[in-house]
Parts: sequence; structure tokens; C-alpha cells
Amino acid sequence: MTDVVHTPRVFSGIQPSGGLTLGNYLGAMKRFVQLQDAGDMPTIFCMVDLHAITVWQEPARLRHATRELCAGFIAAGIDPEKSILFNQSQVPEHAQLAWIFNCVARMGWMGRMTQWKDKAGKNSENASLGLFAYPALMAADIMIYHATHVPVGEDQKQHLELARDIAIKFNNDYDVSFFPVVEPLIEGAATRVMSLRDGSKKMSKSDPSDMSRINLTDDADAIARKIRKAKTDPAPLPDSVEGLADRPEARNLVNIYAALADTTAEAVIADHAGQQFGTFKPSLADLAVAKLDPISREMARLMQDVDQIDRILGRGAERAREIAAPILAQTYDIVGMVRAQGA
Ligand code: AQP
Repeated sequence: MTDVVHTPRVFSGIQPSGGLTLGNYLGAMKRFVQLQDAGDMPTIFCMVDLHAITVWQEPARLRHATRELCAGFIAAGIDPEKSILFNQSQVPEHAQLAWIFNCVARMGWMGRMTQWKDKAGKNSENASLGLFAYPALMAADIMIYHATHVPVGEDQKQHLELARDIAIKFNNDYDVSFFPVVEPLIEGAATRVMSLRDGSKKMSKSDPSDMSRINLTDDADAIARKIRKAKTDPAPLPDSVEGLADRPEARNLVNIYAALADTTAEAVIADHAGQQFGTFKPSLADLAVAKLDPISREMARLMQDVDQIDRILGRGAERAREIAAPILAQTYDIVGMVRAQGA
């Protein structure tokens, strides 16, 4: 029995499958920065490019999106000295551990993942094997650092439960307590930011409609236009949060406001009760521009020196491998792989 004391460590990733959205920022990245700045736990953040290719990515676009995502992390407040910041494909231990986890996870578990069902749709015969196995790679991303805390948006809850199941099954199968059972951190006013065109759909980088999302690269005019055109209902804002229950688009805009202003939906309603959207939307647009425009400008500045971004990613990958390599070696020992003498 190999007993390991798991020191608290934060890991999370974002796919370079398009530009960063307001959903990624409010649901994930803003929280990453808070955790980094709190300084209670080491923080590791990854551009999960191996995940991105589970659906087709044009190579030049993927390379650009990975660098731009790195610029987004830094512009939002991730300090590559304080946190480890890198892209997944430069740390081969992720894919190596994922293979072990592919052999631990059960087909039935994977088939129940709603993201698989949504993304594969009716044409699952034609979906990639990687898309089906995605949650095992995600479990490996976390476990290769023995991470204990994983900040994510609401949509990743089911995948994290699966990561816990994989860790528990591995530990049981090999009679060890080697992999930690992770804690999801799903917190804040905007753990599920919805599309600006349809309050029942998550805001997503891969939504065909650009008007459905705010991109972190959007300029002030684009942000204001998208908020002005966001779908709403004709009623004014209610005087309590309960009054938003059956109004998904109105609720979404209130939650976005609350998250951007670092307050609660209750406080937003208290300040804006009875307002028509013709009044509320311009206030929201001003707030969004004030918060997002500096990030967008800083991203553009950082993207002027991609060599520097590549150096940051390379250095981050070296630091990540210092943690990942020994954990993979121990995993191989537990599983029964033969190693070269002295390796
Ligand atoms: N709309 C959202 N609201 C709150 N959080 C969100 N996240 C994504 N969309 C929202 C959180 O952002 C982190 C990174 O997500 P990801 O890029 O790895 O994958 P995703 O969840 O599949 O995001 P997208 O934008 O929908 O990407 P595509 O379109 O490529 O599938 C995660 O913590 C996620 O919860």
C-alpha cells in the first residue's frame, strides 16, 4: 500500500479551441487569479491543446489560439512566476497518464457524459475516439500533479466527478491511496454564463454565432453592440432575484453584471429594480467595457511578441514536468511497468 499525503495544489485548464469568452473569464480565469493571489496553494494553469484537437482544429489557428490564450491568462492577472503556465502538449506525462486512465475508466462512464452526448450529437459514429476519451485525459491533467483543487465552471462538474471515480477505482484496483480525490471549486455569481442569443445555451467559443458571446479580444464598440442586441424579454427588472426564475436571459445579464462588479445578483437587483433593459443594458455595457477593455488591450500588446510567449510556455512546461515526471514514474511502478536500471 503506497500512502501519499497530498499537499493542496490547484490545477485547471482552458482549451485553445477558439478565442476566450466572457464565460471562460468569469467562470474560470477570474477565479484562477484570485486563487493565485491568495497564495494559499501552488497554482498550475494549462492551455489544453490536446483536448482542443478532439474536434477539428486548423493547425495555424490552433497555434495562434494557444498563444493568444497564454496572453489572455497573463493579461487577466496570471503571473507566470507565481503560477506554472504552459501548454499541455509540451508535457507528455499528461498523455501517458491518460492512457493508464483509459484502461481504468469504463465505457459506460464515458458514454453518460453530457458533453460527449452534446458534442457528438446524433453523429456519434463519426466523432473522434479522443472526444469520447476526453474526460480520462482531463482526469490525467489533474492527477499528474496530484492536484487537490480544481476551479471550473458549472459545465465541468460531471467531468470532475468522473475524475474522482477514476482516482478511486485506480486506488482500489492497485490497493493504494496514491491519487487524491479532487475537490471541484465551482463558485461565484457566473459559474454558468449563458449565450447572449439564447438563455438556455451556455456561452461557448465554438458557438457559430459571434453575437452569442463576448470575446476577450472584442473592442469596446463590439462589447457594447453585443450587449445592446442581447436577447431579453419586455418586462422591467424585478425587485427580487426570485422574480428572475423563469427569465433566463434577464437572469444571465444580472449574473454577468454581478460577476463583473464583484457583487451578488441580490445587490444588482437592489440597485436596478424596475429598470427597463433600455437603461440596464447601457450600464452593463459600460461596466463590461471598463473591466474587459484593459485585458483586451494587454492581450494585443503581448501578442506582438510571440517569441516571449513561447519562452513563457517553454519555461512553464519545464517546471510542470518537474512535478509530473516523478508522479508518472510512481504510477508506472504501481501498475507494474518495468523501468530501466537507474531510471
Ligand atoms: N459559459 C461559461 N460559463 C462559465 N464557465 C465557463 N467555462 C466555459 N464556458 C463557460 C469554463 O471555462 C473553463 C475552460 O473551458 P474550456 O475552454 O476548457 O471548455 P468548455 O467548457 O467546453 O468551453 P467552451 O467555451 O464551451 O469551449 P468549446 O466551445 O471549445 O467547447 C472551464 O472551467 C469551463 O467550465
